[in-house]
Amino acid sequence: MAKAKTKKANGAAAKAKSGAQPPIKKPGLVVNWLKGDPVETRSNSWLEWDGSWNLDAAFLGAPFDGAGTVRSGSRHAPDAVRYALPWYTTYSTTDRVDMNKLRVADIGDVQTIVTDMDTSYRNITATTKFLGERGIPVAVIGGDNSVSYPIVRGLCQAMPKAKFALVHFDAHHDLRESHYGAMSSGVPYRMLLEKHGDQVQGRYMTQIGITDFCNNPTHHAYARKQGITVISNIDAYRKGIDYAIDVALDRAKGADAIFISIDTDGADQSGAPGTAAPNPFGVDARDVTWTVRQIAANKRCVGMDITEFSPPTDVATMTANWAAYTVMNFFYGVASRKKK
Ligand SMILES: [Mn+2]
Repeated sequence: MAKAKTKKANGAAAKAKSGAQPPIKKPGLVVNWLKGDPVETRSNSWLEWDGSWNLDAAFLGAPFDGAGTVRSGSRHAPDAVRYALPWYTTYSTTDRVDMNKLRVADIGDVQTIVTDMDTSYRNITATTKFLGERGIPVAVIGGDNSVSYPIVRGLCQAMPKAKFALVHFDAHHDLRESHYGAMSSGVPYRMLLEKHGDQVQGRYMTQIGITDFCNNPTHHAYARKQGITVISNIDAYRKGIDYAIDVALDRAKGADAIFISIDTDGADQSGAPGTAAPNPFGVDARDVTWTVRQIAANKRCVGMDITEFSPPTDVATMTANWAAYTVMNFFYGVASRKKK
């Protein structure tokens, strides 16, 4: 009796298999609103991926926040940015240019495990290495700031002879040796300088927005000793963002590759409130976006990250919108590179 029942059930399954598939996507986040209009390309439609690696740029999530030392929640950032992307199209009104010919895709999230730091970092590194080897500039949404270490490590491995210039927005140096002996979101750049010093050197590195009353003399001295150029929040405000961009590009002159690393707390809380350590005197969030657009236009720019965006602390999705808009400006920079 039981046997006959099983046979019948298998038969039904076989029948279902041979039938037409229902109109569904693979499991995962599906942002299926705001498809737009035939005359425009909405970024969410633009970023739909067909599984091919024939790409000019990629969007990637690295949702690991197990190393955050204060308010966390940045593991939710990639999906929050995906929800914000449909607000934007691929057209620049300023330049009368549509970038929709650029082949860009949301390739999903790195497989991370919040309780397993080593595996998470290994997977992040393997993914950025894979992209770097294929010459695909990548915009990564973290994650806490610790993920910048495995992200850049993967790119270093992809280009083992390249010297890397870092353009780093942050309220903090993040040059701690450790947090009482442990890995944390406060150490990634020191780890790069010390473990990958043949490729990541202070003389090519600019830290922008390092904020008064958020740091200490020891780490500032370490930055100076490493030859890092530090533009404080006050200097960025008084001298203007074009000054900061000029300095960063000047420092990057001798390097083969440029990476833009943005801690959300480097941006002012008026534009990017959703972060672990909100900053009342950060760099204007629009200026951060403008810098990304300018630097991504340089053909040596191999990627960017936005870390420490924590959706649970966001206000009316403002930070998600800013992050999504900044990523669109990264892609626009890539699209505007002069063909050689
Ligand atoms: Mn940071």
